[in-house]
Amino acid sequence: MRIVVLAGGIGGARFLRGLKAAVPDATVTVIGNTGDDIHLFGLKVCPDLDTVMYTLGGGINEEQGWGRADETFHVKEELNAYGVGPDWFGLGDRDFATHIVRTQMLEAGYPLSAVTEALCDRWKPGVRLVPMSDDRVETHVAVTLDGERRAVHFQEYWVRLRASVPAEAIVPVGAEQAKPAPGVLEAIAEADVILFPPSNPVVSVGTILAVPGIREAIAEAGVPVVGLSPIVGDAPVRGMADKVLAAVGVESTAAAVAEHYGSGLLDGWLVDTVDAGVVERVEAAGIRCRAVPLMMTDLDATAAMAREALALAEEVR
Ligand code: GDP
Ligand code: FO1
Ligand code: CA
Repeated sequence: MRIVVLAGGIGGARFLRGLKAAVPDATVTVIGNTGDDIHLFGLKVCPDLDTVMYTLGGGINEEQGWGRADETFHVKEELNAYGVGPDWFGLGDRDFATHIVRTQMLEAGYPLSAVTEALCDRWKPGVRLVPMSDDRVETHVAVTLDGERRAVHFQEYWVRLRASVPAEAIVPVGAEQAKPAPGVLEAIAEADVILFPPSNPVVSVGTILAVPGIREAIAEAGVPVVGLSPIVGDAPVRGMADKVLAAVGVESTAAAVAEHYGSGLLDGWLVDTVDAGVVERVEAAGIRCRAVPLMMTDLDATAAMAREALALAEEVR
């Protein structure tokens, strides 16, 4: 079975771990969000690609969900001692090595997709991890700070500002001109099933879908497209999905997120059992819906979620 998954960081990566446990023989292609990418200290940092790579490759800081296990921050402290910032972004020493290798290869002329493949040679995530695009795309968030409206990088909104002010607009800068990376459209066209993990619908899956050609390829693939809600009990399980959903005029409910994707894209949608009350509303929107436990508390629970998603895909096929 060939499975394509559109993934952000933590939610996507943890789901993928369950998916691999559920169907170890499947060929999984992960289309990774690069809208979170940021250039710092002359280095290119790709948080969502790295979160997937480290999580599946066994290098992730499990409690935190991002960054490396057994990490130290000497380089960051030294940079900050020179007054060189930003000091609000936690780049660890082990993690720095990844960004140095990536940046060196990019500067030598390799596209991000080839660089990601090379990094995965070390981590062996057991999936094919492909960035959504080799072209630079950066998610910016419009906010009002001290009475002044301005745009900040998504990382500045989330990590420095901790999403403490309303997100007024979300702009995936560069997306309109970006092309899908080599292999992205091919994987979608050859897929037996396409899954949206419980990733952020706006700044993770939404950004991937903003790359021209990807949404169309999914809609035209003619195979089941099934998503899992990242919203449980009218709130994100973690992160700032509520803030960025508000920015695009979508309420933070499992039903509203399904309607936001729409029946033109989604064939099936899983909501958590606490949201069983919205199943009828989602089905009225033309999307087959089931309520099952959606908390990724451990590998077994997450694998069960993956099996439910694949079962729903068979139902709508
Ligand atoms: P990020 O890039 O690190 O923010 O990760 P993603 O975009 O892949 O996923 C973020 C989303 O995962 C958030 O909106 C969370 O609500 C969701 N999430 C995290 N843990 C769980 C969980 O156990 N169950 C469900 N249903 N969603 C989760
Ligand atoms: N998230 C934080 O909340 N604080 C950090 O200092 C931080 C640093 C960081 C460094 C490397 C990396 O790969 C991820 C990092 N993240 C951090 C997570 C990052 O914000 C991601 O973009 C998440 O996916 C949020 O969507
Ligand atoms: Ca992210």
